[in-house]
Parts: sequence; structure tokens; C-alpha cells
Amino acid sequence: MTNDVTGLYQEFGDERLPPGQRETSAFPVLSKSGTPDWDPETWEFTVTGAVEEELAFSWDEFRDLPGETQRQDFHCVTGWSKFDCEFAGVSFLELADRAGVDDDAVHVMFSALDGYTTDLPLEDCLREEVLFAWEYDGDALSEDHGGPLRVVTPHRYAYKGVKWVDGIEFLTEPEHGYWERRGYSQTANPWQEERYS
Ligand SMILES: Nc1nc2c(c(=O)[nH]1)N[C@H]1C(S)=C(S)[C@@H](COP(=O)(O)O)O[C@H]1N2
Ligand SMILES: [Mo]
Repeated sequence: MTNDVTGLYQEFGDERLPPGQRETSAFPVLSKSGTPDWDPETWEFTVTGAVEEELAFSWDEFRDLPGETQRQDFHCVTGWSKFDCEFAGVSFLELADRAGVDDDAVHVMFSALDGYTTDLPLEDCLREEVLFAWEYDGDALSEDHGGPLRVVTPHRYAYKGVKWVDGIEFLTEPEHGYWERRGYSQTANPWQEERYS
């Protein structure tokens, strides 16, 4: 069963297409550097920081987590949006629930195999549509689009969706990720055109 969350724009604006965006049917690849190698034998995903219990998963363990399928939109800060992407994976809420988020956690840092990082306020992560996705349109997520595992953030510009994600850290104070250190917005709400800080 596919959960259609494409209506979430109504929380933020009147139009499904955010201002200054144009719709595309292509799915361009945008990476700061190349596609990193990964090894299913040694791959590890960690949940660390301000939590009751830090967690670590092998690839097999991660794939045993309860998955779900969602239909979502994808908004790139460079100006293109792609509607109706079908992603399957495990929700941020599920991982947060298993780790037990401390009361003083306010922010989250995501890390990746290529050294990319991004940060989001905790409240922007504790939402059903924030998925750690392993499938796109019914197939295993391609390596260029972040396979084996990426984050999707349909309520935020897509630079918040870390490809090749291998960990999240709960923080008691905000810190900046890769693009945020270079002037991009920490909150990145497409309907407010929060592109730069
Ligand atoms: N690990 C990692 N994640 C990343 C990036 C990156 O360079 N490395 N680029 C970001 C940017 S700027 C965008 S727009 C989206 C692009 O995702 P796509 O290549 O699947 O279209 O991934 C985001 N996640
Ligand atoms: Mo981007």
C-alpha cells in the first residue's frame, strides 16, 4: 500500500509547486563529488548523540526494519521539482522511537559515505514523510541517487535529503552541514523560498 503524502504542501502554501520552481519529469543527479563505493558486509548505520540508547545497524539489520511506501514530491534548490516519486524505506520516526530522543535534543546532523553532511531542526525531522529510502519506483535505489540508502525530505529542499546516508546524530545545539556552512538555509522551506541563509 502506498501512502500518498503529496498533499503536504497545503501545510505550507497554496500551490503544490513551490514559488520559483519548475516541474520536470527527469530525475537529475546532483552530487558534490562522485558516487562512493559501499560494501554490504562492512556498511554500518549509527544513531548517536542525545538519545537514551545509541544504535548501530548492519545492512541486513537495517533492511529488517519495518518499511513503508510513500508517494512524494521532490524539490531541488536549483529550481526543479519532480512530482509523484515513489520511495520505500523506514521512517525517521521509527528510528527516533527506537533510540529514545533526549528531552534536550533540538537538532539533527545527517552524515554520508561521501563526507556530505546536512542538518535540520529536530521538529522538521520528526515527520512521517522523512524516510530513509532504499527503493525508488519499485526498484532498489540506484547508486547515483544515493543507493543503498538515502533520506528524502519532500517538505524541504532536497539538499536536506542525504544520499548514501550512514548515520544521524541528535544535537543539543544547532550545527551546520556541508551546504549550510556555505550559505544555504538551515530550514530550507521551499514554499518560503528559504534557499540561502
Ligand atoms: N551524500 C550526499 N547527499 C546529497 C548530495 C551530495 O552531494 N552528497 N547532494 C544533495 C543535493 S544538493 C541534492 S539536490 C540532492 C540530489 O539528489 P539526486 O541526485 O537524487 O537528484 O541530493 C542531496 N544529497
Ligand atoms: Mo541541490
